[in-house]
Formats: sequence, C-alpha cells, structure tokens
Amino acid sequence: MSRQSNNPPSGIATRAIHFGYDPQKEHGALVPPLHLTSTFTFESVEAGGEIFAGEREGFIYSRTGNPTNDLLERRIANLEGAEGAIANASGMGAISSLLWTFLEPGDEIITDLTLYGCTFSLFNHGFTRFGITVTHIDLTDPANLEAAISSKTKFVYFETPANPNMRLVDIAAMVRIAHGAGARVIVDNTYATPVLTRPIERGADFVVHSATKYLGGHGDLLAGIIAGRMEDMDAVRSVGLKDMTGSVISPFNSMLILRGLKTLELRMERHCANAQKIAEMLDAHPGVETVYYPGLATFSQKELAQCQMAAPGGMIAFEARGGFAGGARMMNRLQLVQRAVSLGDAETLIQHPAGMTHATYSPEEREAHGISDGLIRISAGLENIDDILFDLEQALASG
Ligand code: 4LM
Repeated sequence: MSRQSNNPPSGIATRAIHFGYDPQKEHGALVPPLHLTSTFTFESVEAGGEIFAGEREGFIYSRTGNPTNDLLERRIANLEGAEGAIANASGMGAISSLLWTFLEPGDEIITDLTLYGCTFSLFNHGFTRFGITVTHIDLTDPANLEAAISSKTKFVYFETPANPNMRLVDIAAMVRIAHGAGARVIVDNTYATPVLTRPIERGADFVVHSATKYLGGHGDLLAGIIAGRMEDMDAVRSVGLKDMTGSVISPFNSMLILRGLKTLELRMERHCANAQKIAEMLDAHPGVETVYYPGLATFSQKELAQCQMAAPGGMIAFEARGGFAGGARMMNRLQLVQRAVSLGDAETLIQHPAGMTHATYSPEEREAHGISDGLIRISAGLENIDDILFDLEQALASG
C-alpha cells in the first residue's frame, strides 16, 4: 500500500483493522490486549475520588468503562462516522439502554410497520406500559411521517433494510422531516453495517446494531452497539447503561468483535455476492413465488437501495409456492444451509419469521405489519456459492 505519509488512512477496512490502537503503547503487541477485569485499582483515595468526580482520567469499574470495550467503541464510532459509541451485551440491550435514557411518559416514538420481533415487543409490550405512545406507520413513504409527526414525537425509529421483509426507509428524508419537527432519528443498521450504509453521515442522530450479527460475524457471541453524539453517549453510559439496563458487554466479546471487524469489509463483499446469486436463482425458480432482495431488478425500492446502500446486502426474503407448508417442506430438506435464527454468520442460515423471530407479533399484527406467514428469510453465508445453490436447488426441486 503506498500513500503519502501526511495522508491519514481512510479506507474502511484499514480503519477496521488499525483505528485507535498503537502497538508501541502496549509492548509492541500487534493485537490489542484483552483487559479481563471487573474493577480497577486507585493509587490513592484522593485519586479514586478525582476519577469518580471526572476530574482525572481513569477507569473505575467495567460497567462504566474498560480499555478493551473502549477500543471497540472508538473503532465502531469511527466506522459509523459518529463522535462516540457504546458497546452493550446484546442488540436488545443497546436499544433498551438508549431509549430508557431519554424516554419519558407522554413521549411518542414513531416507527415503521416492520421491526425485528423483540424490538416490536419492547416497544409495544414494554414502553406502552409506561405511558409512551408507539405509532407504527409506513415509513417507506415520507409523506406518512410528515402527516403523523407532532410535538409529542421524540424519536423516529426504523430498520433499513427491515427485518425480515427487506423494506427500505429513506434515511435522509426521515431526518429532514423529523428534525423539522424537533424529533431525533434512530436507525437500526444491523442489516447494512457501516460498510454498506452510514446513517449518521445522512444526518441520523443515533445508530444501533445487533453486533451479534455481521460486526461479530462468527456466530459466537451476543453484543450490541449504540453510536451517536458524544454528549448523548455520555448520557446513555451514565444513565441507561449504568443504572437502568446494566447490559454491559464482556471485554472478551469486545475482543472477539475487534477480531471480526478486521474482515468485515471482506466478509460483506462475499455475503453480498452470494446473496445476489441466491436471489437470482430463487427469482427464476418455478417453486418460488416472490423474492425480496434489493439487488433484483424486480425490487420495488431498487433506486433507494442504489442511492443509500453501497451494495444490496447479505439478506434475502422469499415466499415459496404452497405458502408456509411448501416453505417448511423445502427448509426441512436442506443439508448444508442451517435452520437457525440470527444472521450475518459464515454459515448460510434459513428461518421462518412468522414462527420464529417474529412470533412476538400476533397473527393479526403480522398481517397488518407486512410479515406474511409464508415468508422465509435467508442469511447468505460465506460458503462457496455453488454449494449453497446446489443445496437450495435440491430442496426446492422435490416440490
Ligand atoms: C434475528 N435479530 O433476526 P440481539 N436489531 C435487529 C435484529 O435483527 C436483532 C436485534 C436488533 C435476530 C435474533 C435472533 C435488526 C436480532 C437484537 O439478538 O439482542 O443481539 O439483537 O434472527
């Protein structure tokens, strides 16, 4: 790699590998050390008091900060183009820590029709018990937000692409309308990752992630991320995370995510290439009714995908002929593709949202929120594409 010495590294893979770590400050260790400690010692009572009071730099206890977690947070903030980030024990922990910090009785959250099942449950079965209004509208049309937003709206919250049906939401349009009405925008960027979409660069106030998925990338941990402005991150760390959820990440998992990030861009390239081929095969297959993938010419929001995503992503949704029964028969015949929830792993995964990840919706809610009973979701893995296609085709062929 040749570059001028006064030109800082700017590529996303380079930053995912190097940002925020100087080996010379850690005995020359190429790989950052893992600080597996719950608490930190103070050189004196006075020094401890000063660190607690924020008058002196230093770590106190790993619920409020840990050097390994801190490196992960700074690195992900850098990749997202955010001032700061906070790592959490899970994606649900991140969403809860963020929202519990700011929501008050009487506030409204406006959100899209489609959300991951447990986020839907947190909003509709959790927050609504505490005097918070959750309004679901179709955010794929910005005019709907324009019509619904009011002075009570504190947050506009959405996933893009949405789990599981791949609806896209125009981040810049949401930001323009929300900010005009004094509301702030939270984007769940789990499906896209900062390699494909950087919501904060499009004006969003917060990004959340299930880092369990592509960021970790190996299916061996649970984690979540919140990214945004530093003053908001300070508030979340000292209120929502520290006192309300306590959903702090283990430094061990931070280390695994730091390792995963080194290959994030490479992995996304392969996830996207494999997903494109899978989507094209399904689209042409007589055993398949409809395929939802932003890289297909038939995708209804293809233009938005091209403007907002660097590539169409690694997730696909489809409906098999014969509805749920047809889909289930096909899924049960798979040999290589694994029947499992979660996504973003090396292994290609397949699951049935209505019965699994989105079983938190009632059947009526699923119908109203665009999650059909026959929908099947694939997370394209990193295997050789011919092997994935062979397995899917043999499972579809038997009818
Ligand atoms: C799944 N998803 O879909 P933790 N945001 C999005 C998600 O997809 C998820 C979370 C948050 C799945 C889990 C079983 C868009 C999770 C929640 O699972 O708490 O890390 O993230 O298969």
